[in-house]
Amino acid sequence: MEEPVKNPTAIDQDNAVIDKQIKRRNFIAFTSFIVLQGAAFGSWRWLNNQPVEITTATAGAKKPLRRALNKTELFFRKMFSNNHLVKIYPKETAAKNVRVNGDIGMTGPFNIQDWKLDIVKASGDVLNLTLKDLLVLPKTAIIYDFKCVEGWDQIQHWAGVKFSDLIAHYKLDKQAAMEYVGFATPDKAYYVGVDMPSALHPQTILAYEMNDKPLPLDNGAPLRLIIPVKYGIKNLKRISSITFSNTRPPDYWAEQGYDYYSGL
Ligand SMILES: Nc1nc2c(c(=O)[nH]1)N[C@H]1C(S)=C(S)[C@@H](COP(=O)(O)O)O[C@H]1N2
Ligand SMILES: [Mo]
Repeated sequence: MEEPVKNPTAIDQDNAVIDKQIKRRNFIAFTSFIVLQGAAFGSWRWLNNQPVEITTATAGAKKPLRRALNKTELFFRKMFSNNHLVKIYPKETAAKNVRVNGDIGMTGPFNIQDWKLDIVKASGDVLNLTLKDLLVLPKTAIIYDFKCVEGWDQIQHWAGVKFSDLIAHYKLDKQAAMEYVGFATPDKAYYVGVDMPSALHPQTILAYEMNDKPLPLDNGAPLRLIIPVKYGIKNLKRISSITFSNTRPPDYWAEQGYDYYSGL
């Protein structure tokens, strides 16, 4: 049997139908594109028109974005537990050449002999401690993977007094019942705020030793914060003062837009 041959008019008619279908699909695709673009632009404009947060410790972020960040923080804070310990490593695996990163608050003149730690109590009274006062308290060591937000990490070996031991020894329960702890360098150029549960975590220490030797100046001598449940930015070197509050203490990197909580 011979195939039926379409006459030219029939072919033209078929092509006209195909043309119409293509045009319709193009129209649908193009319209969807415009509508979605509009929606995306609308969302962006909406976000852009949202008020910028002006609260104390963090700055500049659009309110809805900050709300999302705070929700995330809330989620992690609920999961936080003192029974969840950060992974520890054998001593031999600790780095011999410990990285030196930031030096904010550590560039001015500093006489380590004159150093004292100011612990500002809720009453306003100041507990003025020397390094000797800390050396007589139980020593705790930790070897763990220190992580910086800039993307590096290193297994490091630190030792000092557990923050919770210091609180217990000096009967600072009233201040430990508050929500936050603030740490600052002698010149107040670097300062961080830490939520109390993280500060009281059993692996949080005020370190005065690194690799079984007195802390080098560049790594924060005579005393630095080692808080393994947080990123490096919270591990303030050269601590000079400790304060307690129910509102977030000022925080150097949070003011630059980094996550205030900075938990791991
Ligand atoms: N005083 C002070 N402490 C600081 C910093 C700083 O610039 N100044 N940088 C922080 C950051 S971002 C990191 S990663 C760690 C680095 O500690 P390291 O220099 O001992 O490696 O210290 C933290 N503590
Ligand atoms: Mo860092």
